[in-house]
Amino acid sequence: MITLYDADRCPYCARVRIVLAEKGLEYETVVIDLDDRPAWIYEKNPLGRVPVLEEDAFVLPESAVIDEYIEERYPDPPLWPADPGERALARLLVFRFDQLSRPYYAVRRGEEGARERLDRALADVDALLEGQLFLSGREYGLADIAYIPWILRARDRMDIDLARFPALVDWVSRLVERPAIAAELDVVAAL
Ligand SMILES: N[C@@H](CCC(=O)N[C@@H](CS)C(=O)NCC(=O)O)C(=O)O
Repeated sequence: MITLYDADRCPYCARVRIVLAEKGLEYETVVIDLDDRPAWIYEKNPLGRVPVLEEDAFVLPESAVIDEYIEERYPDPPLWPADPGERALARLLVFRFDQLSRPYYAVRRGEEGARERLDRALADVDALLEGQLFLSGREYGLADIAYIPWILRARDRMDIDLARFPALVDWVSRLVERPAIAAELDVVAAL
Protein backbone atom coordinates (compact mmCIF):
# COMPACT_ATOMS: atom_id res chain seq x y z
CA MET A 1 0.00 0.00 0.00
CA ILE A 2 1.18 3.48 -0.90
CA THR A 3 0.46 6.38 1.45
CA LEU A 4 1.00 10.02 0.54
CA TYR A 5 1.36 12.60 3.33
CA ASP A 6 -0.19 15.42 1.46
CA ALA A 7 -1.55 18.97 1.51
CA ASP A 8 -3.80 20.39 -1.22
CA ARG A 9 -2.15 23.78 -1.22
CA CYS A 10 1.37 22.35 -1.56
CA PRO A 11 2.65 22.38 -5.16
CA TYR A 12 5.41 19.92 -4.24
CA CYS A 13 2.68 17.47 -3.19
CA ALA A 14 0.94 18.17 -6.50
CA ARG A 15 4.02 16.86 -8.32
CA VAL A 16 3.57 13.52 -6.57
CA ARG A 17 -0.23 13.42 -6.94
CA ILE A 18 0.17 13.94 -10.69
CA VAL A 19 2.75 11.16 -11.09
CA LEU A 20 0.64 8.72 -9.03
CA ALA A 21 -2.36 9.56 -11.23
CA GLU A 22 -0.36 9.20 -14.46
CA LYS A 23 0.78 5.75 -13.33
CA GLY A 24 -2.76 4.78 -12.35
CA LEU A 25 -1.62 3.85 -8.85
CA GLU A 26 -4.03 3.57 -5.97
CA TYR A 27 -2.93 5.25 -2.77
CA GLU A 28 -4.11 6.48 0.56
CA THR A 29 -3.83 10.13 1.49
CA VAL A 30 -3.01 11.50 4.94
CA VAL A 31 -3.73 15.22 4.88
CA ILE A 32 -1.28 17.31 6.87
CA ASP A 33 -2.40 20.68 8.22
CA LEU A 34 0.57 22.86 7.28
CA ASP A 35 -0.46 25.48 9.85
CA ASP A 36 -0.46 22.93 12.65
CA ARG A 37 1.77 20.05 11.65
CA PRO A 38 1.64 16.92 13.79
CA ALA A 39 4.88 16.23 15.68
CA TRP A 40 5.07 12.73 14.18
CA ILE A 41 5.64 14.10 10.66
CA TYR A 42 9.27 14.73 11.76
CA GLU A 43 9.66 10.97 12.16
CA LYS A 44 8.73 10.60 8.49
CA ASN A 45 10.77 13.60 7.33
CA PRO A 46 13.28 15.29 9.68
CA LEU A 47 12.55 18.58 7.85
CA GLY A 48 8.87 18.27 8.78
CA ARG A 49 7.78 18.91 5.20
CA VAL A 50 5.33 17.28 2.83
CA PRO A 51 5.16 15.42 0.53
CA VAL A 52 6.28 12.18 2.08
CA LEU A 53 5.59 8.88 0.34
CA GLU A 54 5.32 5.66 2.27
CA GLU A 55 5.22 2.26 0.66
CA ASP A 56 4.95 -0.49 3.25
CA ALA A 57 7.95 0.22 5.54
CA PHE A 58 9.75 2.45 3.03
CA VAL A 59 9.49 6.18 3.74
CA LEU A 60 10.66 8.83 1.28
CA PRO A 61 10.50 12.66 1.37
CA GLU A 62 11.37 15.20 -1.39
CA SER A 63 9.03 15.51 -4.35
CA ALA A 64 11.66 15.21 -7.11
CA VAL A 65 13.17 12.11 -5.50
CA ILE A 66 9.74 10.60 -4.87
CA ASP A 67 8.76 11.13 -8.52
CA GLU A 68 11.94 9.41 -9.70
CA TYR A 69 11.31 6.55 -7.26
CA ILE A 70 7.77 6.05 -8.59
CA GLU A 71 9.07 6.22 -12.16
CA GLU A 72 11.68 3.52 -11.51
CA ARG A 73 9.43 1.28 -9.46
CA TYR A 74 6.43 1.60 -11.80
CA PRO A 75 7.99 2.23 -15.23
CA ASP A 76 4.72 2.16 -17.21
CA PRO A 77 3.79 4.52 -18.67
CA PRO A 78 7.28 6.06 -18.85
CA LEU A 79 7.61 9.67 -17.72
CA TRP A 80 11.26 10.25 -18.58
CA PRO A 81 12.19 10.63 -22.26
CA ALA A 82 13.72 7.52 -23.81
CA ASP A 83 16.59 9.52 -25.29
CA PRO A 84 19.46 9.89 -22.74
CA GLY A 85 20.22 13.46 -23.82
CA GLU A 86 16.60 14.58 -23.50
CA ARG A 87 16.42 12.76 -20.19
CA ALA A 88 19.51 14.57 -18.90
CA LEU A 89 18.11 17.95 -19.98
CA ALA A 90 14.81 17.12 -18.28
CA ARG A 91 16.70 16.28 -15.07
CA LEU A 92 18.61 19.55 -15.40
CA LEU A 93 15.33 21.48 -15.47
CA VAL A 94 14.15 19.75 -12.31
CA PHE A 95 17.58 20.33 -10.71
CA ARG A 96 17.41 24.05 -11.54
CA PHE A 97 13.78 24.47 -10.56
CA ASP A 98 14.76 27.13 -8.02
CA GLN A 99 15.18 29.54 -10.95
CA LEU A 100 11.38 29.58 -11.03
CA SER A 101 10.59 28.87 -7.38
CA ARG A 102 12.82 31.61 -5.95
CA PRO A 103 10.98 34.48 -7.69
CA TYR A 104 7.62 32.69 -7.22
CA TYR A 105 8.00 32.59 -3.44
CA ALA A 106 9.44 36.12 -3.45
CA VAL A 107 6.14 37.25 -5.04
CA ARG A 108 4.25 35.31 -2.38
CA ARG A 109 6.24 37.16 0.30
CA GLY A 110 5.43 40.46 -1.44
CA GLU A 111 9.08 41.34 -2.07
CA GLU A 112 9.81 44.41 -4.13
CA GLY A 113 10.70 43.63 -7.76
CA ALA A 114 9.66 40.01 -7.38
CA ARG A 115 6.94 40.13 -10.05
CA GLU A 116 9.51 41.32 -12.57
CA ARG A 117 11.87 38.51 -11.54
CA LEU A 118 9.05 35.96 -11.87
CA ASP A 119 8.19 37.40 -15.31
CA ARG A 120 11.79 36.85 -16.41
CA ALA A 121 11.72 33.24 -15.17
CA LEU A 122 8.42 32.63 -16.99
CA ALA A 123 9.88 34.21 -20.14
CA ASP A 124 12.77 31.70 -19.96
CA VAL A 125 10.31 28.79 -19.78
CA ASP A 126 8.30 30.35 -22.62
CA ALA A 127 11.43 30.65 -24.77
CA LEU A 128 12.25 26.98 -24.19
CA LEU A 129 8.73 25.98 -25.19
CA GLU A 130 8.89 28.00 -28.41
CA GLY A 131 11.13 25.28 -29.81
CA GLN A 132 9.51 22.16 -28.37
CA LEU A 133 6.14 20.84 -27.24
CA PHE A 134 7.16 19.83 -23.73
CA LEU A 135 9.86 20.82 -21.27
CA SER A 136 11.56 17.47 -21.85
CA GLY A 137 11.52 17.95 -25.60
CA ARG A 138 9.20 15.84 -27.69
CA GLU A 139 7.45 13.97 -24.88
CA TYR A 140 5.44 14.91 -21.81
CA GLY A 141 7.07 13.84 -18.58
CA LEU A 142 8.55 14.50 -15.17
CA ALA A 143 9.98 17.92 -16.08
CA ASP A 144 6.52 19.18 -17.10
CA ILE A 145 5.07 17.69 -13.92
CA ALA A 146 7.79 19.38 -11.86
CA TYR A 147 6.80 22.86 -13.14
CA ILE A 148 3.06 22.85 -13.84
CA PRO A 149 1.81 23.08 -10.21
CA TRP A 150 3.48 26.49 -9.78
CA ILE A 151 2.33 27.74 -13.17
CA LEU A 152 -1.31 26.92 -12.38
CA ARG A 153 -1.06 28.57 -8.96
CA ALA A 154 0.68 31.64 -10.40
CA ARG A 155 -2.10 32.01 -13.00
CA ASP A 156 -5.10 31.18 -10.83
CA ARG A 157 -4.05 32.32 -7.34
CA MET A 158 -1.49 35.06 -7.87
CA ASP A 159 -3.04 36.94 -10.76
CA ILE A 160 -0.03 36.41 -13.03
CA ASP A 161 -1.09 37.12 -16.61
CA LEU A 162 0.30 34.24 -18.68
CA ALA A 163 -1.04 35.68 -21.96
CA ARG A 164 2.33 37.45 -22.35
CA PHE A 165 3.94 34.01 -22.73
CA PRO A 166 2.13 32.35 -25.68
CA ALA A 167 4.22 29.18 -25.89
CA LEU A 168 3.74 28.66 -22.16
CA VAL A 169 -0.03 29.14 -22.57
CA ASP A 170 -0.09 26.54 -25.37
CA TRP A 171 1.88 24.14 -23.18
CA VAL A 172 -0.59 24.63 -20.29
CA SER A 173 -3.46 23.90 -22.72
CA ARG A 174 -1.76 20.68 -23.82
CA LEU A 175 -1.15 19.61 -20.24
CA VAL A 176 -4.64 20.29 -18.88
CA GLU A 177 -6.03 17.85 -21.45
CA ARG A 178 -4.50 15.11 -19.31
CA PRO A 179 -6.83 13.92 -16.51
CA ALA A 180 -3.94 13.88 -14.01
CA ILE A 181 -3.36 17.61 -14.59
CA ALA A 182 -7.06 18.50 -14.92
CA ALA A 183 -7.56 17.05 -11.43
CA GLU A 184 -5.03 19.59 -10.13
CA LEU A 185 -7.03 22.42 -11.69
CA ASP A 186 -9.90 21.38 -9.41
CA VAL A 187 -7.57 21.29 -6.40
CA VAL A 188 -6.29 24.80 -7.16
CA ALA A 189 -9.85 26.12 -7.74
CA ALA A 190 -10.87 24.87 -4.29
CA LEU A 191 -7.93 26.46 -2.40
N1 LIG B 1 12.06 20.29 -1.31
C1 LIG B 1 10.80 19.82 -0.80
C2 LIG B 1 9.94 21.02 -0.43
C3 LIG B 1 8.63 20.61 0.23
C4 LIG B 1 7.98 21.81 0.91
O1 LIG B 1 8.58 22.89 1.03
N2 LIG B 1 6.73 21.59 1.36
C5 LIG B 1 6.07 22.62 2.09
C6 LIG B 1 4.60 22.72 1.73
S1 LIG B 1 4.41 23.25 0.05
C7 LIG B 1 6.12 22.32 3.57
O2 LIG B 1 5.95 21.19 3.99
N3 LIG B 1 6.36 23.37 4.35
C8 LIG B 1 6.45 23.26 5.75
C9 LIG B 1 7.76 23.81 6.25
O3 LIG B 1 8.58 24.25 5.44
O4 LIG B 1 7.98 23.77 7.44
C10 LIG B 1 10.13 18.90 -1.82
O5 LIG B 1 10.42 19.04 -3.01
O6 LIG B 1 9.34 18.01 -1.44
